[in-house]
Amino acid sequence: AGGVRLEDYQPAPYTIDRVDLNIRLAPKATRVSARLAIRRGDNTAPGTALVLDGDDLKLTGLLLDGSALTFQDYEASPNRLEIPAPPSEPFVLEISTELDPDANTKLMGLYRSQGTYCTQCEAQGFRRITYFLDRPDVLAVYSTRIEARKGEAPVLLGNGNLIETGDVAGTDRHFAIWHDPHPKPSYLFALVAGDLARVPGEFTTASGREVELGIYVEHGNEDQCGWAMDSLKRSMRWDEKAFGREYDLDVFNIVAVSDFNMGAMENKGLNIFNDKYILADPDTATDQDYANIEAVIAHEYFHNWTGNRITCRDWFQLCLKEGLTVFRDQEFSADERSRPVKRISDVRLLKSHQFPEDAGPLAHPVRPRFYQEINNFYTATVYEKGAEVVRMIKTLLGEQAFRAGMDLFFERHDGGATTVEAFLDCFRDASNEDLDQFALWYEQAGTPTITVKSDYDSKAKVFTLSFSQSVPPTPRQADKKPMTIPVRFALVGEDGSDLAYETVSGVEVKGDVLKLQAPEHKVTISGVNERPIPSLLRGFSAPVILESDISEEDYLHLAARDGDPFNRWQALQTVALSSLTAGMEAARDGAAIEVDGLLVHALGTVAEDESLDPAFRALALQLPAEADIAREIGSDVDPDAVAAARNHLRRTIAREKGASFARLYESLEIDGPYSPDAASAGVRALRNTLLEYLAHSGADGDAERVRDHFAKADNMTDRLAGLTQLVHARLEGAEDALAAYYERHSTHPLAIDKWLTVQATDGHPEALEKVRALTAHPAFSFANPNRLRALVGAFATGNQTQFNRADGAGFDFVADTVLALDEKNPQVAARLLSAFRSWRALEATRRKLAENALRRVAEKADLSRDVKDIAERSLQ
Ligand code: B3K
Ligand code: ZN
Repeated sequence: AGGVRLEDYQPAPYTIDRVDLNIRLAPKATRVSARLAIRRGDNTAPGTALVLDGDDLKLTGLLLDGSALTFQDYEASPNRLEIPAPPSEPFVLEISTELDPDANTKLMGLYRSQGTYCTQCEAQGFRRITYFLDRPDVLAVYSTRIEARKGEAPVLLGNGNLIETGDVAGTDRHFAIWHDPHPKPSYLFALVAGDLARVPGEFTTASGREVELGIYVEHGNEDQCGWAMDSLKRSMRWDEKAFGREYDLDVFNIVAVSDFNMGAMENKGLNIFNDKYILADPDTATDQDYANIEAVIAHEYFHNWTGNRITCRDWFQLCLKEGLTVFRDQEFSADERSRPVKRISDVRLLKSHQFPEDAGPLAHPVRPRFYQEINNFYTATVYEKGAEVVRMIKTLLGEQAFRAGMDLFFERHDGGATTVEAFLDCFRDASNEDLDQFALWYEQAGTPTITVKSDYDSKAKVFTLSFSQSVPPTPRQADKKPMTIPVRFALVGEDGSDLAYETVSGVEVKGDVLKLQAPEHKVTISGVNERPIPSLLRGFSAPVILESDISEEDYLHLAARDGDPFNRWQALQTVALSSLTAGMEAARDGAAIEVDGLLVHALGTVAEDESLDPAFRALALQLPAEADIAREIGSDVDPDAVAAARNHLRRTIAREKGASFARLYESLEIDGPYSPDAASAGVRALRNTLLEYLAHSGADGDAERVRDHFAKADNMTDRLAGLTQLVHARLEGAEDALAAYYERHSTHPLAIDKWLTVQATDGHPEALEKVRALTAHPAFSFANPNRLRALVGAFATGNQTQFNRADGAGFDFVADTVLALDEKNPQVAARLLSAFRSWRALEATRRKLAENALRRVAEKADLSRDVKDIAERSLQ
């Protein structure tokens, strides 16, 4: 029952061309008047009912072409407004509603955060402001008059350009009128009003348009906006160079708010951000925070073309803007930083978030065909796998044809609301490439596995690769078709160089990319003069699982010598994962865990290799996370055994390499003031990764070193690394360090979030009690999504052993939190509940306990649609 299906899509029967809003703000009684210029659609019969969406609305007035409607002429409820027989000629509907921003704890529609009025309308929040055709294919030109008490809200911001400001005569109120000339869907509407500080900037576009930039923050935070402003300007320049896209208004404003359901929102000309993705200074933000801010600023800015100028026809097409925009922000960061390091980080994220999603009950296609609640589809699959799909198009078409396809997309669809099919057509037309089978990447859920067997005939000088592919069954999709899988490859020789070869047969090849299309391919490569080691899926050319018969020795050869840095990293991960899987089995069976000496040696070598980028060395030294090991194991997972295997390996490396790691650690100290640039961040990352090993070496001197590291840190990256190691390795001084950190940062909520997360992700059995106690700490707030994610979210997703406790107490705690939160903020509650997504892969006892907790949630009366949807799909 219920739900929305892609195949039921119908164009809207009416069009809304203009929206004139007059919004008179007050904390508990905001009055909204919306004048909508409405026109019957070309294919709509005269007299067809007009049905507008609403959500929890209070209607206080309704005029049609200036005349009041009698109650026979309309039907209104909080969730719907119907005019059964509207005029057949264009008409103006003027709707008045009254809102209570203070009571809006869902943080959708108009709400207040720390006294600042702000809005969030994607996906369906505009209908909480006024009745509307609240769907992305209804594009209108908006004017917004915002009125508020001057003292309460000296700053009044809307979409587009500022047209007029003034005082309301005889009152303590003032107003501003904003006009956005670009037709847009309602989900991109925004307003902000409050007492905020403005950090100014300016940008001149390639064709000479002067754009006034503004970042608005709470007073006192002005000096934490420099990095965000710099990132914005670099993003604007990059989009001109990389995609030929210029900014199109005279103003670009960003507002940071502290209560926000997700990361940020790309409203036209008025981006609204979670302050976590704006505010940074060396004392409170880590290198990772700086990188995230740069990426999110870029992402939201890039939406101006991919999302806003060209939007989605319906919400099933969400990946059209999200996957594409993630791809664009990844490319931006790759250009601004190190491309291989960025690629490795992105793939790590994909494997740790998207692969488990794709392997569990919440799996769905990049373009879903059915949803109960669209907000539950802002997922790693739509975003990150969606970006991989765009990347594969580029890999298959090559740089030039890809750019030509993008140009065509902008040319054809600017100003429109379109589909994935229309997007693919642009690449087809620009390249003549057949993308029919490729389109399955949008349709079929589940991570494909490719299996490879290799054989070298030294007499004939022929190397053979036998590929087979399979796509696992996923909810509602039992049978899968074979897919197009681009495999970038090289044959690596003894000395590490890419070997020459003559011909490749058995598969379509383009440059160094094999295009797998059939269930099986026997690929024959001739003219190979020595036994090669195949380096497959270079740069992670497709989001698949690769199972190969390559030996550990050969993988370690690739780890040491592959010309593709991504595959060097991947080779080490592959070896570590297989060693950790074996270790887990031993731990589970109560046997001694054996450590792979070759792996330890290889890690030691990478650590010391000064020809490599420190950031790369840091990534190479980081062992697969517990969740990654669990995913690799796939079923009957015992998280305690996984942690035991991982801890054992880490301790062994620390003991064997302790002396050399300590020397290296000492040599990496950076003199001079902190700078967030990628090179310095890389050195810190390596040094802090070494610190993790030293913290677990068991040597006295090393514990002292960790305490020193924390105490002497002059930036948050190092301080947090020190604190994390003290707490997680349970070293003497951990409690003092927690207290000192709290003391230092107690007035900075984002820094306190890190303090909460460190404690929530401690794998010790005490963690749950600590987390429970912290929910009563004055620094914690149940109503603030950042605090909640930092504590309970981090516990559920970042503490494998304690969330998945064998007594079920971790599950119960998270389920209780979800139930309590659901009444206030269903979106954040649903997101938290999705931490259960891998429950079926657990061993039987934990599986049963997780299922009980999920059932308890699913069975509660009056659940939100958001939580109900996640609970029910998880149990399917
Ligand atoms: N488009 C928004 C996400 C909206 C989420 C709605 N539940 C941010 C982004 O992807 O850029
Ligand atoms: Zn986005």
